[in-house]
Amino acid sequence: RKQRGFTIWFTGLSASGKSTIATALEQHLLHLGYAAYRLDGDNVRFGLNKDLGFSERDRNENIRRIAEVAKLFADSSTIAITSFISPYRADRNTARELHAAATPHGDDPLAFVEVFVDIPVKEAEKRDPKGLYKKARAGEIKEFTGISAPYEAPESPEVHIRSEKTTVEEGVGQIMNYLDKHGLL
Ligand code: GGZ
Repeated sequence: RKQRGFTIWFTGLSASGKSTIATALEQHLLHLGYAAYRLDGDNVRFGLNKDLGFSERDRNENIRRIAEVAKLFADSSTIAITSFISPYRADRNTARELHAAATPHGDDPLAFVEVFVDIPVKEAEKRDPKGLYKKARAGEIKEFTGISAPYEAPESPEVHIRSEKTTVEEGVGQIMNYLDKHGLL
């Protein structure tokens, strides 16, 4: 059977571990022979979205464009993996609906798998690998998610990873189980 593309949409706070899990998942899928491609801040916010900052409006537009790009990758039979905070529920739902709409080829809808990498703000702040939470607390970074800007947790994500209690391998395993069980691989 020909591989169909779909999108794995990570959401979670800064320092939640979503990029680490997304990277390990991408490697795992590539080793199994699947075409997978990860979109993250490093290849999107410095290129396509370099005109955008972190205001609510800019984040809305950031996520809108990323959803459109992920859909294009998925439509080309690739597994698109996105790793952005994507703090607003409405934006994530719009991304989901975009995948549910028919593709230009008139094919079936593309699957959308929301992965919530769940961590308490307190724990993310303790990790603070880049010192961003500290700067946010000091007011040096405005509108920082979890401190001075909202994070709207998913209500029914396809996969829920409790970051403090889960290893990277276990997180990848949770997602692979879901994909397997739902006939996506
Ligand atoms: C949140 C910020 C901010 C503010 C810079 N709020 O840990 P990081 O550094 O590498 O990941 C964060 C990243 C968030 O970008 P996203 O495109 O994922 O955000 S969103 O989905 O909300 O559009 C963090 C850094 O950028 N960063 N300023 N104010 N994170």
